[in-house]
Amino acid sequence: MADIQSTHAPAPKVILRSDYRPPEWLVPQVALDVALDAQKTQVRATLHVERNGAHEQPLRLDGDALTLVEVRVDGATLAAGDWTMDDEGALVIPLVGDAHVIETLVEISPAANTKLMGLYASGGLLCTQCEAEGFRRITFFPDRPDVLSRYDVRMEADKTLYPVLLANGDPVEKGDLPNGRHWARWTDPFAKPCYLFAMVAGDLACNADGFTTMSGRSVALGIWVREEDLPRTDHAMKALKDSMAWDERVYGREYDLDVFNIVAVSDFNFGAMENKGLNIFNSRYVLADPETATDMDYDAVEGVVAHEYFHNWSGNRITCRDWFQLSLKEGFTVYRDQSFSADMGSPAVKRVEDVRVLRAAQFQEDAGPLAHPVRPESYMEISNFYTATVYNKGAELIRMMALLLGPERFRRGTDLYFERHDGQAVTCEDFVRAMEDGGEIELSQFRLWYSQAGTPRISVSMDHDPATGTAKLTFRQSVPATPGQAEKAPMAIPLRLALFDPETQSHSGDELVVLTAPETVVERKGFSTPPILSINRGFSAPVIVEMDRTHQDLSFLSAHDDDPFGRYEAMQQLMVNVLLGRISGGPLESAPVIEAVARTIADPALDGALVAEAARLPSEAYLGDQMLIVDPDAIHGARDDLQAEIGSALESEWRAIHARSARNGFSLSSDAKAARRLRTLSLSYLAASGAKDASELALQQFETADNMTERQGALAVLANGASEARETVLAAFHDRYAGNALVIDKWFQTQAFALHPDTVEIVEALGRHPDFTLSNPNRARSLFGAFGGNQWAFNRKDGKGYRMLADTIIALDAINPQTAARFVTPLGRWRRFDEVRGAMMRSELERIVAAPGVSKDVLEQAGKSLQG
Ligand code: B3K
Ligand code: ZN
Repeated sequence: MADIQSTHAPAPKVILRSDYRPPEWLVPQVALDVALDAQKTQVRATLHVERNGAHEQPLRLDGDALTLVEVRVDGATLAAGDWTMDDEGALVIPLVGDAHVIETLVEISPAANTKLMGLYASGGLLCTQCEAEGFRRITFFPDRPDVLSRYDVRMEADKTLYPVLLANGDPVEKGDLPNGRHWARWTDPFAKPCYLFAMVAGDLACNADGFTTMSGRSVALGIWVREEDLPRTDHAMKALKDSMAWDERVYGREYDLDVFNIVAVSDFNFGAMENKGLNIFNSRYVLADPETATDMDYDAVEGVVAHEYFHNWSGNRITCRDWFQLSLKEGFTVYRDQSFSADMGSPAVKRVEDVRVLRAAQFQEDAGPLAHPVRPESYMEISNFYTATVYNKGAELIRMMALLLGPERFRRGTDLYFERHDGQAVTCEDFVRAMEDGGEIELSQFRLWYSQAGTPRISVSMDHDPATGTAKLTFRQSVPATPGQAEKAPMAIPLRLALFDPETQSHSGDELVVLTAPETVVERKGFSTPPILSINRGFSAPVIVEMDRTHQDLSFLSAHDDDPFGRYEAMQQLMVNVLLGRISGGPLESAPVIEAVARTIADPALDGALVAEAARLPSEAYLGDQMLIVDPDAIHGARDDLQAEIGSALESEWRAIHARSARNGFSLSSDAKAARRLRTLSLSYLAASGAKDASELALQQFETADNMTERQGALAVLANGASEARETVLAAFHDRYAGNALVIDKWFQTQAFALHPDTVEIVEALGRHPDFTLSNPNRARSLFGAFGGNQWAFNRKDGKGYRMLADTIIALDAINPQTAARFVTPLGRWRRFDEVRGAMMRSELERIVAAPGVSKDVLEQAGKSLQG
């Protein structure tokens, strides 16, 4: 048979949730025999297929970039004409019986796979990534999550190049072969969708450990990395063991295989992947030591290890019926990893960090042309739907259900979910029903959170009647129109609130009010003077609260709210109000902010990390989000001025904090981490104050730091300014870490994020630096992802930033469409900018859409960004 190349070049098609149909053929059993080689790998697949119900449809096996060598049905080779290849690259085989054995032999080239989907080469390793639709780039298969199969995998490879051979499940056999080759066989006893398939071959060293589960079973744990990275794997191993214990304790979920392996790879499209028993990670979420990782990196390693581990139950044992249900596993698993990290550190600080991310990424998404519901209705390319909405807003939905149910009933709901659906591919609706049945609650209106896009806005007003001592609160909710959804129904919105008596500085209890109507009125008695409302405590609902607040009320809450999130929020709101006043042409009323910051940094009762978060000014991007039309220069100017005023008014306090928070010896204790946060915060205020010795202090912090948090902190402070020390530290940092890819990424990223007047030219030059490459996603993101997030620089009014990003997207699209598509977002914000900027952004989007050979990934994002 002639070799047939299956390629994936159909006219982009829109897939609809409403078109879901159960699979026509099931594949209960798969055997793969893979002869690995970087240039040419051969994959022989044996599929036991079964007709699913009564129908006469042929078997359709998805394929992409596969060279088909042979097809057999029940042992007989098919002649050309006995099968066809459709215009999407799928192999179509008419079958007469209800059960058959299909064998295919295909060839693929891992070394030529720059998309990093399917089997690809990364730094001498061969590894796979299959979610969402990468398995079809390894072999012909019904590549959809509701086809669950048991896998038996035999791999063979050159023993010198690839001494370690790993796959899902448990290892069963291995042996040597002639010609310096060897083989290994792995079987996975759990039926799984093909997106969870994984294989790794390479020269890897192992950090080996073990865990005994709650029923007493021993699990061998392995973290596989390059030999030289082995000393940087202990934190990930600790996180893994902590996660295993936490899932047993909090959800009653035990691990189920004899081995659990994690492999770190340097070229990866996103964070990590939860393949059954064989997680594959972007090395940045595995490797950490004080010299090279910041505290944020340490936390991210812990969070991502936990996230992927938790998927074993929320994702693998119970998976998604179709990709529209992605939040079923992602929203729930993010909620689980957030709760875990909160338990491991400070819950208050974790909540602040999570809300910051939600507002920065998801609220922006919800307000723009790519807004979509947590359970989307349609997609062109599913990779574009691994979004902050599906993940982070999805997690907020679970959090709200947990709040409505309370801990015990929520646990009954999750127990029922795991019990009822173990081994199945299910929907978000199934999850909600388990919450209803297990938690004995009714959630019909709540379901709108899954189907309506857009961030609800709650406007609140308060009337106080001194005669009766009544405070009357009126809440009005509205959900803005989003693409394809002009009209919205009122939602069920759980708001935690408390009414403070300004005299006693206390309240008589935190209560939960669930808004269900367009307007809700709540009356509370017992207030001789107007109370002060603390609302959306703990950020109980992912909404925007609009309320006219005086500086006094916000200062009061920033000092007295017993909800730590409420304190942080009041402080941020105060800063936002003052800055917006200035941006719209008024004076800079810095006094109340300075007073509140001074009080906060002097409060010994507060957690230092929370102090650092509360005392930090809101980002330029967050300020932009509060404006109808973003004025990047005015925002930058006002924020800079306020930073300078806080810096100089409290100069001696910042000096004292900076000196006091220097520590001897590195530790990961919360106190030590808080001290490091405060140290760099105080340094940045000192630099803003214009203190003569600020750059000297920064240089000193840079040179004497025994950890990356402080060293990069000092680098970032210096990278903003024009001091001589700037060039010195940038060069010193680069020299010190030459060859360490993850740290060199920080070097690029710090410069791309810098609030420096020449950032556009600096980024342009860095794009030509010998260390820069678009083929490594981490490196591409560290420069151009960061640049797109630098509101002031990216939106420079000559439009050069827009052009540079568009050029990058077009160049990267030819190599790696999935990663390129992620860079489109900042250009899609054109409606939020003035006409001149907006027109320039649109013309760059038009250029991207018209680029020859544009991928459907990029086409979907850029096309929607133009329409919005
Ligand atoms: N499930 C993977 C994400 C796969 C992304 C594919 N484009 C990682 C995670 O969420 O755990
Ligand atoms: Zn996930």
